[in-house]
Amino acid sequence: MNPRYIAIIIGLLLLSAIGIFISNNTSTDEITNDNLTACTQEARQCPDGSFVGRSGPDCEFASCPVANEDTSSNTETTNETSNIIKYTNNGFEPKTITIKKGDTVRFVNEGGLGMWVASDIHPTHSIYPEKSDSDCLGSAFDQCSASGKDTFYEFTFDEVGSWKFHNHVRANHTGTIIVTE
Ligand SMILES: [Cu+2]
Repeated sequence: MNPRYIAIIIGLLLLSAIGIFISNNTSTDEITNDNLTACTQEARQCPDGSFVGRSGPDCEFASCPVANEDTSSNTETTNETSNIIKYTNNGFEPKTITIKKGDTVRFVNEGGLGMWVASDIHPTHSIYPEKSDSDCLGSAFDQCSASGKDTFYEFTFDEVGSWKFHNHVRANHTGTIIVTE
């Protein structure tokens, strides 16, 4: 074979080898650059209080640990306790709330006075129309005894209307429950 052809063939082989080397090298550089993309060092707080940082080629936040059960139970708790009337030394707060028929109101004693929630009119407590055999006085809406600080009394209102109530042991502390359909 003509040594000149051999030289050309070797030259071509060398060129293609260099080409492959360069292209490999380039793609390696690209991959390296992608991997080295610096994500900002922010952190995002998850609902459960833990933190996640950014990662991956798109610098997206890692997903938060999912706590579906906790979230739903929180919502339920909120619903259960949304109708709250506080009782302090100044009386009931709020004095008037509007609820739906079948809703439960929780009266929470946060003061130093005894709390005995009862339907008006003091002292017979007979305005609220629901009656039962166990009523201590004139209606079912009656705590029937005084309770101290950090206790609560709950009553479910099934009768539509505007129902005034008072603290039986301090009858000038009053309020109104408005029950709608
Ligand atoms: Cu009373």
